[in-house]
Amino acid sequence: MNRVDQRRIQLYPTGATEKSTGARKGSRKGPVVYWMSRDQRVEDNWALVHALDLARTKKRPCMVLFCLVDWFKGATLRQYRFMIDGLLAVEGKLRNLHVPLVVVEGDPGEVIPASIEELDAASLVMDFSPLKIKRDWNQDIIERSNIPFHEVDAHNIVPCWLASKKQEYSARFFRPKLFKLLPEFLTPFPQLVPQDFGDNVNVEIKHSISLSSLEVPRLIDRDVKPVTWLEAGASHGDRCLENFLENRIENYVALRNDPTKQVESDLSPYLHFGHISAQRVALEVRASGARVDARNGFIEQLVVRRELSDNFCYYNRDYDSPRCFPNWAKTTLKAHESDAREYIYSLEEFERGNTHDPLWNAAQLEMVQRGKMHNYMRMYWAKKILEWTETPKQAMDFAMKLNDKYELDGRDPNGYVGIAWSIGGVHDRAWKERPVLGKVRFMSYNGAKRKFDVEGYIKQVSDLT
Ligand code: FAD
Ligand code: FO1
Repeated sequence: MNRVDQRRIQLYPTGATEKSTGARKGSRKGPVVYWMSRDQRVEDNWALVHALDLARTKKRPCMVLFCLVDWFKGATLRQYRFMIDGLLAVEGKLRNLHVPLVVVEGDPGEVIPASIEELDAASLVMDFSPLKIKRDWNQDIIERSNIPFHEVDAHNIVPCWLASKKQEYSARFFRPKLFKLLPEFLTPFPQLVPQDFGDNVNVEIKHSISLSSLEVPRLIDRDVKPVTWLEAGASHGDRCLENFLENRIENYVALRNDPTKQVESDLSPYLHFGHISAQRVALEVRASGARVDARNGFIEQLVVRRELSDNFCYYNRDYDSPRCFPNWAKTTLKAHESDAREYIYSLEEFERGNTHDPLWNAAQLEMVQRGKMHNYMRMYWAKKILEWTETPKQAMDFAMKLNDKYELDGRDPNGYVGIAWSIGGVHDRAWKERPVLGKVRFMSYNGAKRKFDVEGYIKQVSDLT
């Protein structure tokens, strides 16, 4: 039985030889393992559906393996707390399906192959991420294992590798390709039924850790406190979606660029950690009674912009460096690199929100306090970092560092592309030339004043503290 569209699955021939891993060749007696990473949920998860189908076909149990990575790209207590709370909900839901969840700790490139051997696993299923960190883990695992390896895009509605075979220049060119395939992939999810298998298969792993008694990884930065306004996990993500559809989607298009109106969905932390599926969100939005223009405006962001970010990171490994900027932006930024900057700030001054600009400082404070800066302000925030640093490279490094340290939804393709859009014109066009930014789109304090009540936003943020 195969309920997952095969175009959503990439099979990898594992290159390991018996001597390289000492692994046993031939038929393996163990479970089908789903190594859960990006899509940390039970419902609406194509990778889990595929692992369950594969297990049923092989008449083996399916189990889920999660590898806790000690120091994940600058993540802090804020992100790990949110993630682990979400995983505790996953553990309970998997128990109802008689699917064991085992948590291990360390570098997945080492721990996953070792776990596969210990379990004598029959196959390995994993979810998809275009980020380098995940693709490097995959490569290590493929080289050190010799079992079938199935990568399932459970994050995008249209599988990333199918939506386009190349890096897309802008949303204008990507949108029609995506929308052409959407009807085939924006489908309902199958119901999951509990699996039944004898307890004659080993699903224990020697060095596994228990989630409930889990102290978040020792190494991480504990100064960035967990958020309290949002609770982690699929059920809270569902409620957040319901609330958005009931109270905010109607005004989304009209007011989404006004940070004092708060019409955003607040779904990004749930989408980033995979607590909720974008496909589920799109199905609910489409079924909602919201006006067509509001629905379409939201889908443009949730589907086109978000899947365009995965496309960019998948086809361009330089997504976290100015090397990924389009040529026109590289040329113009180079031409203006020695322009005098009106202000120059250090990373510490930016981090403390200590600039001359009260609007910029408020945006920084919102991110530090709330763990989620409003989208309009993220553009303004990043563009000002470009204006107030020595080079675009330094600007990008500062923006990524602060974004990934404080944003709950950080360390995400949307973040790298959002920063590259703001600082390097990725997916954007050239604008009127000016000092420092050159032809990269400019955003100003006065422009913001024309759009919304800047004083009101600054007050709203200062009330957070
Ligand atoms: P909504 O407006 O309700 O959008 C719903 C969903 O659509 C979002 O969750 C997201 O998945 C998608 N979406 C919305 N806007 C964008 C966009 N511009 N690009 C791609 N997808 C989008 N998003 C992150 O998820 N993580 C980040 O670290 C991040 N950093 C950013 C940094 C900069 C400099 C910029 C300009 C944008 C960044 N974004 C990031 C994109 C966007 O700002 C956030 O996705 C959005 O603010 C999340 O809040 P929301 O879910 O309430 O948004
Ligand atoms: N994924 C994991 O598999 N293990 C982790 O320990 C882990 C920590 C983590 C911390 C912050 C964060 O924003 C994401 C984190 N992720 C973790 C999820 C991450 O998105 C996925 O690993 C992706 O597959 C990487 O692109």
